[in-house]
Amino acid sequence: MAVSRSADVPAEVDVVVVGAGFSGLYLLYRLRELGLRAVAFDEAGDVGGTWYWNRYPGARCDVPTTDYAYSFDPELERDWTWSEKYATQPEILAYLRHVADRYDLRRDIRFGTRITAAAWDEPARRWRLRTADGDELSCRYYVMASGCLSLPKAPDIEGAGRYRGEVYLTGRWPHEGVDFGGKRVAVVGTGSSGIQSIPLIASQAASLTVFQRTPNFSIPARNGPPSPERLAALATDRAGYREAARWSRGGVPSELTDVSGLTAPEEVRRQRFEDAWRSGELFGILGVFSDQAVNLASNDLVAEMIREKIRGVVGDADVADALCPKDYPFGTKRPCLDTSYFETFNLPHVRLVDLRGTPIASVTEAGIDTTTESFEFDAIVFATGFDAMTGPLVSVDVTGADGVTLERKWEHGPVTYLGLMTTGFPNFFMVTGPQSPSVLSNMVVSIEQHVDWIADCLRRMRAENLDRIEPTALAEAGWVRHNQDCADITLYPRANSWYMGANVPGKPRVFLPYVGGVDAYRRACDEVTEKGFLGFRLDGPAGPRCNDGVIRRVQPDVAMVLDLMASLGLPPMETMSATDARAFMEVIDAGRPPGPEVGEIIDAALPGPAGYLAYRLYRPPSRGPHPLIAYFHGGGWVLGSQDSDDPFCRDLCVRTGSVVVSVNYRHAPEDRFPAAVDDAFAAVCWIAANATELGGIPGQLTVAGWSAGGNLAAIICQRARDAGGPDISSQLLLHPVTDCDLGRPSYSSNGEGFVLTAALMRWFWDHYADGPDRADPTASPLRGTLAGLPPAVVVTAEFDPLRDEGDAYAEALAAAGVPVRHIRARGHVHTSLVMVDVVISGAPVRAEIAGALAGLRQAPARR
Ligand code: N01
Repeated sequence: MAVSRSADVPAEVDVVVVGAGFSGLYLLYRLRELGLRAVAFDEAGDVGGTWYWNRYPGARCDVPTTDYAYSFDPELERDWTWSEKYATQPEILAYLRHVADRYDLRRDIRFGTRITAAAWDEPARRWRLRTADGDELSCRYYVMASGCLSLPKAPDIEGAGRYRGEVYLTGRWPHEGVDFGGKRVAVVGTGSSGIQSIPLIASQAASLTVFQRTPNFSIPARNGPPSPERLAALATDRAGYREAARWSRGGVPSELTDVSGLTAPEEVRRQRFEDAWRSGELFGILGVFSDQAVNLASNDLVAEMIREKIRGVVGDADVADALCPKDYPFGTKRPCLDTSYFETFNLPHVRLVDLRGTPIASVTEAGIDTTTESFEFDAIVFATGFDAMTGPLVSVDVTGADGVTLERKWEHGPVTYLGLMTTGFPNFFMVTGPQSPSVLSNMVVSIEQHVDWIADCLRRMRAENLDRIEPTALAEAGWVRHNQDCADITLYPRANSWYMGANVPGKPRVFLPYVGGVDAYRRACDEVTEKGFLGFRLDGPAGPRCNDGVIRRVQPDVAMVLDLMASLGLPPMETMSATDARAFMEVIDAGRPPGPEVGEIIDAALPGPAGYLAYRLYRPPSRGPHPLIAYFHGGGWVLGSQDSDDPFCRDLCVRTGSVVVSVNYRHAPEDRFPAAVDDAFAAVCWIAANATELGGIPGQLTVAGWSAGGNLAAIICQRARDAGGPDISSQLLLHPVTDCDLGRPSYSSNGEGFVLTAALMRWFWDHYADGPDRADPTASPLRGTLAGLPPAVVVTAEFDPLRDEGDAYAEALAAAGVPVRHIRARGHVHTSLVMVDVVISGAPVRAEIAGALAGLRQAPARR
């Protein structure tokens, strides 16, 4: 078939790039440096990307210009001086034009040209592309550098096409500008575009009516000259500053705080907030407290202080109230930087229409009708946002190796490896694609990182005689799961935001960007390369190769705990005496969050075989009686006490609605095996006998424990069965020690680096029991008879040395006919679930445990 082609569209190139904004320009520069033949296409008439289209009044960046600039060439940096802290759209566009000129990039860009279709040709190992003009060309590698917020959302308002007056879309603003002088103007939408443009439109228009569906958090930008501190830091050590940005959480060098909103004194909270407010920087206000992105109570402190500021500015109390965001946590929708936004609503010719109270019924020929009022306008501005992140990618008809389109593959949400590639679409790259930090970071830093990664990948492939790359299904699924894990520990999924795809009717609700941070993300990408392109399948003249695997398997907050512990360089506990180890644990426990409030806590003692045993009772806030849980703490039979698992016991009490009685027992090496077992059995007998007095429901007794406490709980259930009582209705074994064989595979794979080490377990066993005793079923319950035991919930953690013996116990119970709910805590370590309010990803597992226990309680009686 003959192929027509415009003179300036080449038939074949090495790389096609879509987009000539920050991403496309830098990519062209790098590809040219590699000696690859590359051509870029952009629908726009010039370079600039988002800064080409978004010319509405007030359009500026919201990351300081000192940071919102390329860093790849120190000469370029020296060449350019920004006039303001937050530059206007014309200045940023001028910068990008300067970059294009400086590196002579325009000769490889085809403007006014849209790529409409792309299909992978497997036999040729090339992409075949088509432009809107019908031109066709092919390339080895196809890169979408098309931006995250480049496709304006189609107006989804009834009657939108009917209006006869002037209509403007902030994302497609006329180049000649708009004169609103003397006009009655409407702005629909109060996101960043609305908030930036409203004050300037108000300054021209005869009247301005703002239609607000959701109020937005915004802080004053305090624009002016670039920050002298940042300029000084750059002047002193430019390279060091840029490197710090690359390894920062958001792509701007900033100090992370460890001040929790929950525990900081009021004056510290206020001071930190006011400092952030004064800074006029998004990363400042997003980082007032260490826990504001993950803890609702901490978040609400910041949100309320912002609401106070709004009420302090807006004169009319009702208008102020309508402008205060209340139904989503601060930061979960992109907050804004403004110049006199809230003040604008004090002007007599500006009116706010709160669409929550009176929604738009339809756009009419003359204006807008709400459910209660008809408005007439000379101009309507739609600041209604974008089909973010995935929209620009699926707007091209991309067909992969197996004939499936990208749109079809992503019908339930984007599926990518590192936000860079997607399985089934070989040699297809995305710059700042979904599931990369992109919009949650300083875009320029993330763009440079992606472009560098892609360029380095192509360089290595050429050097190794490879020409085809595609992620594996395993690696991709692992990355998608990791993204979801990261989002799940934050408050982000609680908002109907464009981050969640919630602004576009019918779009799947999944969290789109990677929230783990620029630093963590960069580390993951670097590791993938260092491990020989882990998770990628490569092929070419050199032959196929694949090092398959998943780059991040540990839960993200657990990984942070592990990193922190590694950085502290704590002495291994097995090098200490038992006394020193106990003192050490007490110090560590003193600094932890307290756990949830319970109805009542009582400290008392019960009679044991060798004296009184201290216990702590936790009662739920609800009216009793309640089911009872006899609980035994962890600590390798050496450490701990009745209150050492305090936050976990509170959580267990609240989640299960049970009275939890946490009983201490004698510890080794002072009292070795079987002292702990004897104490635990006596305690369970006493609790069962005193169930009513303790506020329990007789006959509803769970015996529970974590780690060595799980070992005791399992053994007590066996002993109670053999002794004919007490009657135990269920057992909860959390990461239990069930056997003295330390040779199981999880002892090697998880023996180091996951808090509980194999060496420490050896130390515990050595303190607790002699060789022959260890094999006794009253030390190693896996070796006992398991038939006839109470129904069990057994919890094991993926990265626990004790995982395999816990799994073995669950399997053996099931094989013996005992009803078992086996919960496998994916990505967790031995201590994850007891680190309440530290390891947030442990909460859903604890909820699952509570649900499983409730299920056992509802199950028909065993006999
Ligand atoms: O879009 P948005 P944007 N009826 O989606 C409302 C970046 N950016 O263009 O929230 C009535 O945030 C919608 O209401 P709701 C920045 O990352 C940066 O302002 O869906 N209202 C919302 O109020 C930003 O986050 C800068 O209930 C409707 C508004 O329209 C992102 O781009 C400047 C509606 C849309 O807000 C997008 O910002 C500008 C309907 N049918 C943008 N549909 C900088 O400062 C939508 N809305 C660098």
